[in-house]
Amino acid sequence: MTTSGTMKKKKRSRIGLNSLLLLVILAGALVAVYFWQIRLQKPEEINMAHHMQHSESAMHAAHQPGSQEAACGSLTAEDNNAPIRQFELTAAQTSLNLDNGKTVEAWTFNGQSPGPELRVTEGDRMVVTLTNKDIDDGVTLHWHGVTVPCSQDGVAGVTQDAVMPGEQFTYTFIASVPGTYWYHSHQMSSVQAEKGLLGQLIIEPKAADYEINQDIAVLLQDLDSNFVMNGKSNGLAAQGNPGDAVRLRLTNTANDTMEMLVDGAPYRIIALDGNPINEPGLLEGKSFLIGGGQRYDLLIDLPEQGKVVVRSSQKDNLRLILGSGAEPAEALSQGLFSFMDYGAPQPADRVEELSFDRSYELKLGQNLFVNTINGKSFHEIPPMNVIEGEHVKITVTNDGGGDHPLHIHGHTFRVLSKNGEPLRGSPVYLDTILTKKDETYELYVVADNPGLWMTHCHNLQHASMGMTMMLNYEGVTTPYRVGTKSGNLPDL
Ligand SMILES: [Cu+2]
Repeated sequence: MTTSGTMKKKKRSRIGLNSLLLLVILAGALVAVYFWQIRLQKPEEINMAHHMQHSESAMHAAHQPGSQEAACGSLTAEDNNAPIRQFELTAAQTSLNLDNGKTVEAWTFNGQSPGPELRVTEGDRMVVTLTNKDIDDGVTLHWHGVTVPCSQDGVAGVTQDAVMPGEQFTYTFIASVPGTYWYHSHQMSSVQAEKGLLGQLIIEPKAADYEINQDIAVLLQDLDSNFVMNGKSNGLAAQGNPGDAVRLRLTNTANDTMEMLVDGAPYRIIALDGNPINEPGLLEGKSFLIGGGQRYDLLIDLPEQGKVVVRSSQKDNLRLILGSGAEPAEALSQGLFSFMDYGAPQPADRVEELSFDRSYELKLGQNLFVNTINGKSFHEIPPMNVIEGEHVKITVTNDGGGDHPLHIHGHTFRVLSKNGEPLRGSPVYLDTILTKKDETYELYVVADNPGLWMTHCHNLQHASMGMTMMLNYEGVTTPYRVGTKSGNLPDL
């Protein structure tokens, strides 16, 4: 009895020791993998123009012997007589008192978050001077969705150095394509956007595309874990007369996909990411999903009686009330809007006639601690290399790990198909495509804006965890570097 008892005890303690050892080894391995993967997000020094090109022999074969190199900094806005619109934006630490009683230690432009709404007319020259008062890591301004020249794209370590405290940087470009856009810092974007360094940019068309009585821009924002609309946490209200046509420009700057509903009136979706829909039909009771970075322009005719409410199905405080009278009852969604068969095709714009010089496949996924594209993270992902003038097909598949709204800088792309099915309605042009699990989209990009263009998930948390890569034009160089040495960490 005594002997076997001792044996059992010994055995038990050995098992205990073994599992402890196993646990220690496992924990050690996890920590090692974690630090190895963190290294991906914070390299010492990377040239985003050339980091993988040596392995792209196909590109070198295509390289024309006499072709010239151009620095991103030399790619600037054309010099013309466009009317100049000048703005000053100062980034600073600011305590903001929200109307829900909370105080946020925010980072603001001109003392507010969102920063001032910049509204210009198609064809204007924007001249925006950014001053950094006291944001220690530095800041930049990126013009989300606007096809700016490379030097004006505002990506720290790619198109410029981060603007440090006491420094200034002046951006200038032609507001050539009307639409709903926004701006945000592209230095440590996942941190700085959530701290408040963002705002709305509206480029109004020279000739009105719709007859409207009110044009309202509303920015959905996650301000340090407080969901707000134009900075307000208890909803927004706008007056309006019965019969008024309201153009509502909705921008989702948050990481989460938002489901939006319209109660009290039918509506039309007249533009996606600022790009017009051809012959948009009337939508009744449908809700729509707006992914991080995306914009929806709605056209709503206010009814003869009662209000219209535009609201989020997830966040009760995100409510916009339009018009006067009684509030409509909250109705359940009658299904989700889809661009697959919305609006009318444009015969002159036939998909069948498109051809491609080059194609890329991007699989969006994740492993242990990082988000990945084709199984790799950040600067280890080979860039999509293109030559100016090429027609490029990009096939994007969401392999899981959440919604991935993929954003390509400097370009507007056309959506050709979803899960192998071609679009049947209006042509759809976007700069940010919301992908959900197991969805595949084919995108068509014309390489008409030479530069070095970041391509990343606009759930900026995912971007910071590695879901960010480059679309690089052959022959474009940059003197700027990403990494801990320069302090330029565009998507951290
Ligand atoms: Cu993502």
